[in-house]
Amino acid sequence: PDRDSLLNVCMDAKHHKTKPGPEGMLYEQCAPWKDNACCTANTSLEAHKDQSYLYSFNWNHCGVMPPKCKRHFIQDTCLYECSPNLGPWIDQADSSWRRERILHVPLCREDCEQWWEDCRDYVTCKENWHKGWNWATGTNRCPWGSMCRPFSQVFPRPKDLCEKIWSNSYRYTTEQRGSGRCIQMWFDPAQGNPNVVVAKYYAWKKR
Ligand code: FOL
Repeated sequence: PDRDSLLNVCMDAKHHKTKPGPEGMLYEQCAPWKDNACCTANTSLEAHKDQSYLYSFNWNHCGVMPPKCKRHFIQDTCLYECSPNLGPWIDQADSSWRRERILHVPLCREDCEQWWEDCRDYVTCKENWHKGWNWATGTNRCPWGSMCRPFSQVFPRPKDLCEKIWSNSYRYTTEQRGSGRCIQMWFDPAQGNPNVVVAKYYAWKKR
């Protein structure tokens, strides 16, 4: 594909818009993307709910997820659903619920490390949250034989969390926030979206 087709695009997945554009009403943690987004206002609102219609996904499968941890999962959902700057990492997905996915998005080290730090005391029964749940009740529950263990055991290092939880959506990097070489999950929109230049850099480099 030509480089421009990797920039300012939305992946072909479950809830994404076909093209990015302004969304005046994006909710709370998704608001940084409101000038140009792949998510609708409704998707951004659902991203903040415990049992949202997006994927019927239950964060609380091993007990209640503390807010300081949950905010990172909400931010991950906002980036995943709203970002128009993930084009260089869009890949074909062989799954029933989406045609495309993201693969190896270089996440800034601080965003990964803070996520890991804030979730280290929370508990889970699975390393990969995309596959292998028991959906018999309509939401994900721990599969038979699995045990709830602290994040710090399931994901011994920040890299384990960021890479394994969503089947390598992210690649752990040592690049720092503001370097223009890694994607930020968190940013202050007052200075614009820092991920625009990152996508440009990798679009030139990659193909
Ligand atoms: N965040 C990021 N960064 N990348 C992602 O790919 C991502 N994906 C989701 C949420 N945030 C993300 C979507 N999460 C199932 C489970 C989780 C999920 C979407 C769907 C699910 O239905 N799993 C079934 C298998 C379905 C299939 O592969 O056909 C299961 O076996 O548990």
